Parts: sequence; C-alpha cells; structure tokens
Amino acid sequence: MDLSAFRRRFLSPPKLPTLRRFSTIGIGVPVKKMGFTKSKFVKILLSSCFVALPVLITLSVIHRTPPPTDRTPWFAKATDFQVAPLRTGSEDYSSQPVDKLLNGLLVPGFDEQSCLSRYQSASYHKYSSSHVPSSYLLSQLRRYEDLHKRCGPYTKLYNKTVELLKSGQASDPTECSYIVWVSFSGLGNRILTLASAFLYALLTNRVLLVDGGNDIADLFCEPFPEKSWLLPKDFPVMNQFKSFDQNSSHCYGNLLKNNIINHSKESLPSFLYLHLVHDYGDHDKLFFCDQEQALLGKVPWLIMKTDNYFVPSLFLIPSFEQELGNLFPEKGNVFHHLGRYLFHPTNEVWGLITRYYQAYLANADERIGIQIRVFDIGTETFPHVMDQILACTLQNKLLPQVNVHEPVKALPRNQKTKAVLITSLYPGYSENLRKMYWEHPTVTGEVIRIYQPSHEEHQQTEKQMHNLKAWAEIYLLSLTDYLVTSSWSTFGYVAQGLAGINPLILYKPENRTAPDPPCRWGMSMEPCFHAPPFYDCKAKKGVDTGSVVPYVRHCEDMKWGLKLVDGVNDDIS
Ligand SMILES: Nc1nc2c(ncn2[C@@H]2O[C@H](COP(=O)(O)OP(=O)(O)OP(=O)(O)O)[C@@H](O)[C@H]2O)c(=O)[nH]1
Ligand SMILES: *[C@@H]1O[C@H](CO)[C@@H](O)[C@H](O)[C@H]1NC(C)=O
Ligand SMILES: *[C@@H]1O[C@H](CO)[C@@H](O)[C@H](O)[C@H]1NC(C)=O
Ligand SMILES: *[C@@H]1O[C@H](CO)[C@@H](O)[C@H](O)[C@H]1NC(C)=O
Ligand SMILES: *[C@@H]1O[C@H](CO)[C@@H](O)[C@H](O)[C@H]1NC(C)=O
Repeated sequence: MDLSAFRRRFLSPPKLPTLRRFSTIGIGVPVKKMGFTKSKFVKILLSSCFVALPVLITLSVIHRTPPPTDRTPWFAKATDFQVAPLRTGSEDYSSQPVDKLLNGLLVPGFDEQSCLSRYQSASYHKYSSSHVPSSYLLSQLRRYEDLHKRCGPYTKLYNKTVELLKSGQASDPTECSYIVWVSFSGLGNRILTLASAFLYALLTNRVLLVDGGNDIADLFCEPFPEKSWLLPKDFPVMNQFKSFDQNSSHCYGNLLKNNIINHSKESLPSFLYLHLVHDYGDHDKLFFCDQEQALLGKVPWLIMKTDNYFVPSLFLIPSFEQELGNLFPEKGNVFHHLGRYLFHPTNEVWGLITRYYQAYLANADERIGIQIRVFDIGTETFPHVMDQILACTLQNKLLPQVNVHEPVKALPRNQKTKAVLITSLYPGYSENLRKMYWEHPTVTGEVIRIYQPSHEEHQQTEKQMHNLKAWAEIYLLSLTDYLVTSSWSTFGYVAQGLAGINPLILYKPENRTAPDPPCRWGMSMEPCFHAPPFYDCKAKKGVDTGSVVPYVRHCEDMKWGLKLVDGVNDDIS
C-alpha cells in the first residue's frame, strides 16, 4: 500500500457530505452531526491511522469471533407482529405520530393482518420530510387504482380484452389495455423493473399485470386494492413467455427490423412482446421514441421482459415529459415513491425483517448499512475490497478509527452505539470489521456492533428461502441511517431508494486494486439504468443521452449508465 497516497488523502480536509437524510433543504429540521470534530479527527489520524490501516489489512486470518452481546437487550413487550414503533436511541422522534399512509401514497382500507408491513413500515423508517409525493402523483395513483379495479383479472373488461388474443388482431381501441411484466432476472433487478413497468403503465393508461413466476406472491403483498396484480395462470400467451426473445415473431423490435410492422399498417396484432433486456438491439431501443410509442398505444397487450431500471429514458421521451414533470417535480425520488407504493414485504418476509431489526438494530443510536458486492471471482476475502470499505467508511466518518496503541480506553458513560448491518454473499468482510472493533478500542469511545444476516456464497436466484432472505436484507438495509453501496448493485439501489437516502457509492475496483478515492456520495438516491439507448429519435442519429437534459445524467458507478438527479442535489460531488 502506498502510504503517502493515503496520507495525502487523509490530510486533505475531509469533505463533509452536504446532503444527508436529516439535512433538509430549507426546513427547520436539525442537521445531523457526526460524532467528533474535524481537528480531533486529524489528530486521531496522525496518532493511529497510518499504523492501524496496514495492521488491519493483514488481518486476513479470519477468526470467528462471537457476536458481541447486547448490553441492554431489547425486550419486545408487544405480542408477535403487534409491533410498537421502534425508534429508540438518541433520535427519538416517536413523539410525532407515525404517518402510516406515507403522505397519502398508500390508501387505507386494506386488511392489515394479511400484510402487516403495509401500514407498519412507517414506524420503522425515518423518512425525510423533504421527499413528499406530489399531489398530482397521488391523484394519478388513485386514478390507477380505479382503473385496476375495473380492468383487473377476470373483470368483464379483462375477459373481453383477453378474447382479442384469440383473434390475434387489435381491432378498435379497447377500454382496457395492459402491460404484462414477465418475471426475469435477479431479485434486485425485478424490483427495479416492476417499478419501471408500473410507471410506464401510469404514463400510458395501461394496467400492470405481473407474471408471478415462482415467488412474486411469496415476496410481495398485493399493492392495489380489490383486484390482484398477478396475471391469471390461464392467460393465453403465458406458455410462450419463456421463449420470448429478440428473435421472436411477436417481438416489436424484430417486427420493425423486418418491416413487418410500421406506422402505415392498418391492422395491428393484439399483443406485442417488448424486449428491453440489456442485450437488446437498436430496433428494440426504438421503444424509447415517441413515434413508436404512438404505435404501441394501439396495441392492447404489451408483454415486457426487462432487467433494467429504464425510467431515466422515459424522461427523455418528449410526449411523456410534461406528465412526468407533474408527477415528479423533483426528479430524484421517483423510485423512492414508486417503491414505497408497490413493494410491501409479505408477512413471512416481514417476520424476518422485524425480528432481525429488533434483535440487532433497534436500540443502536445510529445504524449504518454496508452492501458489499464483489466483482472478482472467488469466495475469499479480498484485501483490496477490505481496504476500500475501510477507507470509505473511515474517511467519511461513518465509522471511527481504532486506537492500536492503547489496549484499553476508558469508556465514557453513555457511549454511543453504532450498529453496522453488512449484507454480502461472503462472511469475511464483516468478520474482519468485527475483529477490528473487538481487539481495539475506538478513538471516539463509540461502541461498534457488526451484524451480517446471511452469507449465501453465490446467487441462488431460483431458491425460495434465498429470495425471501435477500428481500429481507434489502429491506433491512433500507432501515439504516447511512448506506454504503457497491457499484452496479441493484441490491443497493433498491435499499437506498426505499430508505430515501443518498448513499456513499463504492467505486468498482479494477485490477484487484482499491480505487482511490474509494467512494463518493451519490448525486441522488435513484437507481442507475445500466443499458440505456444513445439515440436521438428525431435527428435519427446517435446522441449522448446523459447530456440532453439536466436531470438525466451519467451514473456515478457506471459511466455509460443514466440516472435521474434533481437540482437540489447538484452541489454534491
Ligand atoms: N442474501 C443476500 N443475497 C445477496 C446479496 N447480494 C447479492 N445477493 C443475491 O445475489 C443476487 C444478485 O444481487 P445483485 O447483483 O445486487 O442484484 P440482482 O438484480 O439480483 O442481480 P444482478 O443481475 O447480478 O444485478 C440477489 O438477487 C441475491 O439473490 C446479499 O448481500 N445477501
Ligand atoms: C371472466 O372469465 C372467467 C373465466 O375465464 C369467469 O370465471 C369470470 O366469471 C368472468 N368474469 C365475468 C365478470 O364475467
Ligand atoms: C437471433 O438471431 C440472430 C441472427 O438471426 C442470431 O445471431 C442471434 O443469436 C439470435 N438471438 C437469440 C437470442 O436467439
Ligand atoms: C409497411 O408494412 C407493409 C407490410 O406490413 C409493407 O408492405 C409496406 O411497404 C410498409 N411500408 C413502409 C413505408 O415501409
Ligand atoms: C494490473 O496490475 C498489475 C500489477 O499491479 C500491472 O502489472 C498491470 O499492468 C495492471 N493491469 C492493468 C490493466 O491495469
């Protein structure tokens, strides 16, 4: 390790993150302060940092240390599931009544017992008051709910529109038209694409129906009143879903490419397959053009497969611009609102979440989530990843330094407790951190607890309990106060969006080297669209879609990706 580089980096005054969850813009809520002052920070660094870091890096022998026992166990007096608001510790906002409908995002009237998370989530999250849904969004959600009631599965209108599939032709405009989301790809991706498909449904007056795959119903409660969002199993085209790809005869891009479909065509098919998977071709990408949207508008059934959060490119379609501006005056919280509206963990998942939260996170003064995705092949604990996590969390003062000179430090009474929730497929990173904070005192006297719910070693996308746990972990991350996320990880995107917090993003390591700087604050909490089109539909030539409008930019973690940012966050770099 190049110590001089480290020294330079550490000694330049640490840049304090300017936007956090509790630093609100122009509203009188206190700005959250970190635990110690800058001068102390520098002194500490001089005394211990340069020794501590190299020492830590050699902690590659992994001992299994017992998890620290809680000083004051948290006893739930409430019976199972009857969970009282859990805000304990120094930021006790519990005197304020909990707004379980999230500023009108949710409607009352659902059966509470069958989906406890729906109305309980507000008591676990500390949503910032700076992210309030627009009244227009609320009115459009209510409009959508009515539409879904009228056109949902097995309604008269649904039955009627399904009939069209048998004839094969779209005749006159139908009263109900649909976007069918096909279950595809990993859990993080599926959450992002469901939100994207729902926004598309809102914009185009379609009804969203969801191919439940193996597990959707086990993961998420029904989001809409009265009628299910699950596509009935007897849906005529269902058995073709698996075979749909770029070359399918119903694939829109394919039909365009072969000039089988065009604007002068009189009769359109009753359904089209939209291929918006990362490997899609130029003709598939024409989905993001106004002209093709006009044509698609006449097709009653659109069936979509995607593994990307394509929302940023919807903002670049001129005919959607005005509507999107009304729905989301601040562009940077689209997923925050749609995600909280749509994704309510089922009782089984909610049990995993709340039990873990109560056991390990509830009574900490501060919660920090670190989501670690490793890009190098192998299950070992990579030193460069460990270095990067340490450098990022220490530099940004999320975690305190340890004092390697004094084996014991007198602990002040009432020392602050930070709970660190690590999610990773591998156990080594949290073991190293836990060992470090066990063997050495923190320079601040803070007590650091390290927790990791699981380490599954590899993706097991089809395994039932794996996805329940993965969803629980994403959600637990969203209950923290600060988030550190890995580049390219849909897991982290979902957590930051649900939480409503702008994360510290770990840069993607190249060549097994810890990047310098290790991380940066996000421009917004929005997910990144990994495979956007670069096409100017009007000029019919390539264009950098990351520089067309100020609120669609290239992502921090992927330079060709696109993400939504809002003006308020512009000062963060
Ligand atoms: N339980 C658990 N599972 C994880 C974790 N990280 C990744 N996974 C699993 O690995 C999958 C891939 O994670 P991500 O890459 O973040 O997101 P994804 O959308 O699911 O898949 P990608 O296509 O790889 O982006 C997840 O869906 C989980 O099944 C973790 O920290 N905990
Ligand atoms: C729609 O069709 C299903 C059978 O496919 C039937 O059970 C249901 O009653 C129909 N709905 C209405 C409103 O007629
Ligand atoms: C689609 O067809 C092209 C050539 O016709 C072929 O190269 C490609 O592999 C096919 N893609 C799939 C997914 O089958
Ligand atoms: C439109 O498609 C039809 C076939 O469906 C084709 O005969 C016609 O030439 C196409 N028109 C244009 C302008 O490409
Ligand atoms: C990767 O690192 C090695 C050793 O540090 C170096 O020799 C090599 O040139 C690097 N490769 C790239 C692509 O940066």
